[in-house]
Amino acid sequence: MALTNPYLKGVYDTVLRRNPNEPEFQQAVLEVLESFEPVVAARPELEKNGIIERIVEPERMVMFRVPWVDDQGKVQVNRGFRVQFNSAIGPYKGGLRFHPSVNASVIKFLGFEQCFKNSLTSLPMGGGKGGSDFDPKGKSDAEVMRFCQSFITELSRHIGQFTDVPAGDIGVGGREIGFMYGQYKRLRNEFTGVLTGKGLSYGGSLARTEATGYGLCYYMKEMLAHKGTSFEGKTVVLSGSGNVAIYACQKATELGGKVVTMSDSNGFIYDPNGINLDVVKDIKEVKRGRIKEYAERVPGSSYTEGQRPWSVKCDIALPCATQNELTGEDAKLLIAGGCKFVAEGANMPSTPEAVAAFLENDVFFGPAKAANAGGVATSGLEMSQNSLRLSWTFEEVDQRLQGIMVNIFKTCIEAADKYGHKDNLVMGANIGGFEKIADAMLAQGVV
Ligand code: NDP
Ligand code: 2IT
Repeated sequence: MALTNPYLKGVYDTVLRRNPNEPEFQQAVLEVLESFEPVVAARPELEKNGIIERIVEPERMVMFRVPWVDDQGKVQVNRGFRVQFNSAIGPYKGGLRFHPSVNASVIKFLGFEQCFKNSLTSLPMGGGKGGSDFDPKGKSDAEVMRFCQSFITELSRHIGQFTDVPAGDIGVGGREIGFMYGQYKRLRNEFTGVLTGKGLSYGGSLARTEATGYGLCYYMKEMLAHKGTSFEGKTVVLSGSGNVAIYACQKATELGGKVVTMSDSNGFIYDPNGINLDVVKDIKEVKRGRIKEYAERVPGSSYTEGQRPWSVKCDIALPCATQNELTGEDAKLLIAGGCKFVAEGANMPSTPEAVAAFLENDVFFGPAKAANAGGVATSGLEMSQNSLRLSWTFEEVDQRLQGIMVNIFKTCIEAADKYGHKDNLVMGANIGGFEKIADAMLAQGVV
């Protein structure tokens, strides 16, 4: 699909001109603008008020040096980022990614998508994202701590419980959040909900660890129910073996699916008997090892080096690793293998060619903004609990998460329907997330 509306084409040309060498950001913007064609046609006030021009331009972005000392006593330097994309509906909210591939383009694509995702949750959160090209792999706990302390020392100038509330993403989990929280508290001498994904002993929410993966499966459950079916007896192919993948595997299995693959950046494992998650958790959460160790430990399973799992026959695919990990060719493999349902646990894992292939071949496709919103939604619930100075039970948080995911699915279906694109969840998620932000921006004037 190409842009045909002259207003949207003009905005996109400016995005290309202003953001050269940022392919991921350009990709994310194009995909969203394509969905807006029927909306800008129906709502001329959007063009008059420059809403689209404003929504593609971050309110602010900071980039900073992060110096730290390694275990050999040598000074290392990384680059830190935070994009504060849109605050029309709440304080900036979004994760921090520590991975060598992090650059301005990656942070901006993630921050842009976050705006619509956060809006879909129905909680009052604007969009932001940050991170660093620091690679936690192979670093000692002491090195990770020194890096996190340096990173947050600079970032602390720009965040706060009412301003901008970061959380985890790739390479940032409980350990990193703990180190950053400790240093922030020390700098400010205050105990506030400035980060989410905190440990349970210092203000974290039950079910936040599980939330993105569980939420993904709750969303898929709605997709399946919409087509008159369920997880029961279905084969699930999953990529990644981090936070999102592990808890997606757990919930998909609980709901009656059989998960047969997981992966990391080196290769994938296949277990025809269904993944044994205790083994995966021990490898990944306890030992911080590689997924290939699974095949060494579980008889009947196998490991394929250097490949992704999309050639494995399945009914449902859940990409949960990283952006552009599922190409047009991979989509064709999935379709040929009988896959009928795809929902994105990672952010933008499917390339535009893959998304087009799914939509053209009657694969019901749930895009990231909607399908993986359970993580940030539960971060929103952590913020609520911090403000109330209360903590809810696991069951209470999980119930709210389920309610939010059901509601997001409904919003997507209704928004797609309203603009004549029945059951197109890409259109539905983009439009459903956009309209609340646009209305808030219109109400708040030219800011
Ligand atoms: P983790 O760091 O826990 O796990 C990341 C997983 O993805 C690992 O298995 C990792 O393998 C793999 N991976 C990362 N980069 C690459 C790459 N370039 N190529 C192949 N595999 C890669 O991160 P999360 O599970 O938290 O995040 C996974 C995805 O989900 C990301 O897209 C993230 O933005 C998204 N997400 C996360 C949320 C959260 O709450 N955590 C919320 C919503 C979305 P390896 O160990 O080899 O690097
Ligand atoms: O991409 C995402 O939504 C996240 N990494 C979670 C963000 C958050 O603030 O919990």
